[in-house]
Amino acid sequence: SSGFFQANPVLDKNQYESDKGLQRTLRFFRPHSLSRTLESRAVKELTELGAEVVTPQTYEWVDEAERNPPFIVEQDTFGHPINKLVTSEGWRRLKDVAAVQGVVSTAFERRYAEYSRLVSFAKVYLFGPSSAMVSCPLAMTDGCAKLLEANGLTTPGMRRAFDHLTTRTPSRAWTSGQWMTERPGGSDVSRSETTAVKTRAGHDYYCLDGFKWFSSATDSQVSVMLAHRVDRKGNHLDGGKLSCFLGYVQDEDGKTSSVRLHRLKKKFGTTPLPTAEVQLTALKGELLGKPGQGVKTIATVLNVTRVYSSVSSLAFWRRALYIAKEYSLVRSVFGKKLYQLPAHVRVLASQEIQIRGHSFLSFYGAALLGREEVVPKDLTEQEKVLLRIIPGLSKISTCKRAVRGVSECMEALGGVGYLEHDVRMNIGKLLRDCQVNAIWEGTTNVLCDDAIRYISKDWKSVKKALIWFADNHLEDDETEFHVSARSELRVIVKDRLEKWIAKFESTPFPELQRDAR
Ligand code: MFK
Ligand code: FAD
Repeated sequence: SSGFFQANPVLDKNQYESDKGLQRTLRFFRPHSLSRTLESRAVKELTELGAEVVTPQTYEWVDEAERNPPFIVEQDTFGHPINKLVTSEGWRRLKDVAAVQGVVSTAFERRYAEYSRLVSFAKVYLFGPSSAMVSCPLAMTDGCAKLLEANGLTTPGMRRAFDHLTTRTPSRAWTSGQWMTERPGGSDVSRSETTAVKTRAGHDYYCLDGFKWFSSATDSQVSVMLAHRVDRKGNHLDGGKLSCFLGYVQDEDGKTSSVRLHRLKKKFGTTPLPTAEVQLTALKGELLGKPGQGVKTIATVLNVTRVYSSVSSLAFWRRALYIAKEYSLVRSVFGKKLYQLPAHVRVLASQEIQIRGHSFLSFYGAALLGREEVVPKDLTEQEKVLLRIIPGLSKISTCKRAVRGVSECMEALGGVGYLEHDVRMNIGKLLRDCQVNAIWEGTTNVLCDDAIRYISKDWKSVKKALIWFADNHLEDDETEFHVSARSELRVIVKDRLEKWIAKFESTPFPELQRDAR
């Protein structure tokens, strides 16, 4: 046919090189002690990944994973139960990319000392929107490896798992699940029904029995989970408090006989991700941390996965903006290119500024994790407090705002923004995948509630830490863009705090509570 055809936007620019905001954020948090040689090496790694995430091959795998969702094969031809999970080729290939690129292992190799965490989260950011949600199991894998390391890798099983979780060799690479949510409660995990009883063999192994309502890394070899320790008669130990366990999901032969996949969830987005309900029957597990301190122990995982959620939402948002910006260079309306229209540019600039503000907050979580892991003795009292609240704070702010931001970027493309023909400019998919970040790893109100509890215990030191944070990280300097990003960040902190305090002080909807009674 003839007539006008819109030229394609350029969608394969290097995602590291073309992202000045990311580069600036990384420079901002770069420790003074980092040598130029190491910094160049990090830039080289990020440039390589920045190119790989937009290659035709990567997009082909993303597309393939999106078009072929996982499924469960219940029985073989003869009716023997096999209960096998089948994932797509794209999903598996992208897992290999993650291993080779060291998305998780960079944090544990410590090649860049405390800066390693920033490099690993920069990789999460670059890879996330091109990962077909492989970033989800990576988050839990990273959290599990951190928890195992923090617990001193005390058993051969844990040492072996750590080794597999942090390797760059795809054929040896494992992932970990994080099984917390059960039917009675995901926010209030104390209502969990899963039990753990010590085996007879004189080992320190436990048999775990229960039903996990959401399992997103269902093809994982191990999983961190919560359960109630009980004696052989089923009596609860530890005053009914939960304990944390490492569950060996796959045995030496890769079999998962103790884990029955009940069904896969039918979801709004995250299509390639195998989120299942799983039934555990005498699953072999080892205790992590102290008995009865499960929540406190698994918090190490939560603080990593919450930074992942935040960085990942930021990354979806930025990818959507990248597409919108490129489109503005090629699309003409009323005799001008979109990028020449002040109102359109204002929309894009506003997104850019918000992304930069949120990127300081998200990557600050990464910077703190890096300091905790590599130079724990140098952590100030203020940093310890901030490490406790920044992962949650940045998650609730970024994950919620990103949904609105991605939606704005979709509108910036007009009608084609709503289309899903081309995986490279599928903003709808980014929007769907972004939405879940506000829900999993703790909803907004639940994380606010946690922060309130923590703040109310020691408001004075939290206030001191926040003032220190503002003084050290929110001072106005450099370019106009930088100033805007900082003031955006100040709004987030102020806005959130005010909301928390308001929640703390008021009891909304008294009529609802009356009805409930
Ligand atoms: C691409 C990105 C992908 C990311 C992967 C996502 C895949 C999806 C995976 C999941 O969704 S896994 C399920 C995630 N579930 C949650 O996040 C649960 C949300 N609910 C909460 O966070 C509740 O606040 C909580 C379960 C923690 C409440 O439980 P409790 O039993 O009432 O605990 P409590 O009393 O608040 O805390 C117990 C102790 O742990 C306290 O310490 P103390 O005993 O010393 O007072 C807390 O301070 C401590 N704690 C709690 N949260 C902490 C923490 N410590 C450090 N950091 C935290 N975040
Ligand atoms: P509920 O706890 O029932 O919450 C319902 C509502 O009540 C929410 O709006 C919440 O904000 C509100 N609420 C709860 N408590 C309070 C409070 N104190 N104050 C005010 N409001 C409150 N979980 C895992 O363990 N492992 C996984 O791999 C996993 N994967 C997931 C994948 C997907 C795609 C999804 C959607 C979820 C996944 N989850 C996983 C579960 C997720 O972590 C939970 O759904 C989430 O933590 C909320 O728990 P819930 O669903 O039980 O909601």
